Amino acid sequence: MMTRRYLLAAAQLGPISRNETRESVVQRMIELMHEAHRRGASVIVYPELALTTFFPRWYLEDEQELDSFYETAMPGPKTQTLFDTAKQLGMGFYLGYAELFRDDSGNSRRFNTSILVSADGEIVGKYRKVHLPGHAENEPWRPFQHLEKRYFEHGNLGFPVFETFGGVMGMCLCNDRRWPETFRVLALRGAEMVMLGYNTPVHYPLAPEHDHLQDFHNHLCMQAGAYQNGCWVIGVAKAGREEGCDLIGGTCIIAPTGEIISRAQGFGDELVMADIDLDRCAEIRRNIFNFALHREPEDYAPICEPKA
Ligand code: CDV
Repeated sequence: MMTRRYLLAAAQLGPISRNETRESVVQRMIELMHEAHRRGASVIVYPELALTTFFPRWYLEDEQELDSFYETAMPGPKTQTLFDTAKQLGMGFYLGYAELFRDDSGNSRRFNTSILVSADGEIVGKYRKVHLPGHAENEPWRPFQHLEKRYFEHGNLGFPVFETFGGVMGMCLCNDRRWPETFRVLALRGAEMVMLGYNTPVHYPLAPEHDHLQDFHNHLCMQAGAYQNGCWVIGVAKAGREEGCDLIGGTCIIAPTGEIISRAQGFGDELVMADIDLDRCAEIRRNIFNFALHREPEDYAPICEPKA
């Protein structure tokens, strides 16, 4: 049984090229896991779509090529060593990956997924990305595509929480962090920590005038999510120049006060570590954001926007 206080490692990954093998990426992740363990960490958090390059930047017509970026089993033959190493070291982890399976009717189902794996190597939580950014059709005017709406279905698991890693854990993925309801729903369900991975290009083709704000907006939404919900937030980047596309870094560990207490220095493979004390959530939850005492749900009449 894990204590409520431990050292956690956020494992930022530098760029992954289109032809880098899974074996090579998994090896990089295992090296970070060993280093985190040597330094005393019990939990390690990897980015979104951590096992491959960020393939939604390309319009891929060849289905076999597209499929090669997905995992059809977790663990699978090429990820088993990550699970084995975690079990051997007694480390829990969060991992983002592209999930592909065939349903009972033989249809391909694709999700942008994350999992929590316990220190004994068991998958104890699963989340499928709800807020899918980008577009579904090829848009050749863009310098690069963002085809998450083409390559993934809207997550069908909602925002579940899981009792593990010494407390109540929530997950989300990248664009989810920009939506306050992500953190609020998780916190209302008791989440004391929200783990999330991201792949965020510096350049946003629809509003290039905001490119200089990418780092600011990244931290703004995660720090607000932590503070307004009295929970820890672990934000982990895939960073650096990947296949000609610059991805922001800024991997960080945020306390329930909203303060960044540890953050990445660069854009490569890097560990960002901090002491987590889950009891610190009470600093906020017993005070300014005491939901039971101050929240007035009946005033927030349900607002449902029609689907476009
Ligand atoms: N992977 C992402 O979800 N990226 C989005 C970009 C496209 C804006 C993000 O919110 O960071």
